[in-house]
Amino acid sequence: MKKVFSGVQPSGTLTIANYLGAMRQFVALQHEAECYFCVVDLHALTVPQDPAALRRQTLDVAALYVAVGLDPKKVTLFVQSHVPAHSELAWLLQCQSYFGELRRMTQFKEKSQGQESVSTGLFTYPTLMAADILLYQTDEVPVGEDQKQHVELTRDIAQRFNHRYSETFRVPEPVIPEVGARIMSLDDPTKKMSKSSTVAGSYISLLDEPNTARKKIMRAVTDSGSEVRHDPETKPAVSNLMEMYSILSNLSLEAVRARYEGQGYGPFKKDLAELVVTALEPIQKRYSELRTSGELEAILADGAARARTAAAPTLRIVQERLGLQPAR
Ligand code: ATP
Ligand code: LTN
Repeated sequence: MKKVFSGVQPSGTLTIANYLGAMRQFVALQHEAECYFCVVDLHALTVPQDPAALRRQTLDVAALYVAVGLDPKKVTLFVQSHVPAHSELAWLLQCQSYFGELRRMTQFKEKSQGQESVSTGLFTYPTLMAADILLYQTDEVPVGEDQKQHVELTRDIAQRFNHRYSETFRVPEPVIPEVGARIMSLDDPTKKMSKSSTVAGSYISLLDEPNTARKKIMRAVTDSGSEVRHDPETKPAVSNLMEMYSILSNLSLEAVRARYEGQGYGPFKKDLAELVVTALEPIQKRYSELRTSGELEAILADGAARARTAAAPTLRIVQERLGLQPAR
C-alpha cells in the first residue's frame, strides 16, 4: 500500500484554507493509503509562540484532524515532538543540504522579510520537513501550493543521499489539488489566507461562529464589475470566492458562473456564506466533543507509539550509512 505523510502547524486556529487546500485531501486518502498525519509543533517553534497557546493549539489541531473526518484507527495521528527521530534525522539531513538551496525557499524569504531577528530554525525548517516525510518512506505528500517547493527540496535531498550513500529513501511526490490549492485572504486577494495572520477578517477559522463566518464572507473584498466569473488575473477576489464555492458545493467553476449569471455579487456571497456555515457545523460539533471527552490523549499516545515504530528503521539505516557508531 502506498504511504502518505502530511503535517499541519499548531501556529493558530486552522482556517478553511487549510481544510480546502490540504485536509480535505487527507480525508480522501485515508481509504487508499497507509497515512501518517502529524501536528508539527517543532515547526511552529520557528517563529515566536506563546507556550500556553502552543500547548492548547497542538490539541486543537489534533482534534480538528479527527473532526474533519480522519479515523484515528485507520491513520496514524501524532505530535511531531513525541517522535524524537524527526529531530534526529533533521540534523543528519541538514548536513546533506546546502545553504544556497535553503536560501532560495520562498516561505523563508516571506517569513523573514522585515523581521529584526530571524531564528536559524526558520532557515532550516525545510530540512525538518524533509525528515518528517523521508522517515516514513513516503510516496505522496498532500499539501497546498505553498508547500510544493519544500517537497521538491525534499526530493532533491533524498536523491542526493541515495546517490551518495546508496538507495535509502523513497523519493516522494507532492499531491496538490486542482482547485483550492491556494486560497487567498478575504481582505487582500494577493496574499494567501494564513492562520497566523493578525487580521481576523482575512481568514475564516474552522471554529468561527456561524454569524462571524457569514459576516467575514459578506465583507470579503470583491473586484470591479459585477460578474461572477473565474479569472484570477482580472478578478482575483471573486475567483478566490468561486473556488471555495466550487469545492463546497461540488459544482464546477463553470457551473457556479452559470448559476449566478446576471445576478451580481450579492446573492453569490450570501449563498457562499451558507455553504461555509453548513460545512463548518459538523466539524465544530465533533471538535467540541473531542476537546471535552479526553479521548484525544489516548489517540495521540497510540499514534506516537505507532509512528516511533514506523520511523525507527529508516533512522537506523541512515545513521549506519553515514558512519555513526551503533549505540550498544
Ligand atoms: P502559517 O500561517 O502559520 O504559516 P498556514 O495557515 O500557512 O500557517 P500550515 O500549517 O503551514 O498553515 O499549512 C497546513 C497545510 O495547509 C499545508 O499543506 C499548506 O500547504 C495548506 N495551506 C496553508 N495555507 C493555504 C492556503 N491559503 N490555501 C491552500 N492551502 C493552504
Ligand atoms: N511545512 C508545512 C507543514 C509541514 C509538512 C510536513 C507538510 C511540516 N512537515 C511534512 C507536509 C509534510 C507547512 O508549513 N504547511
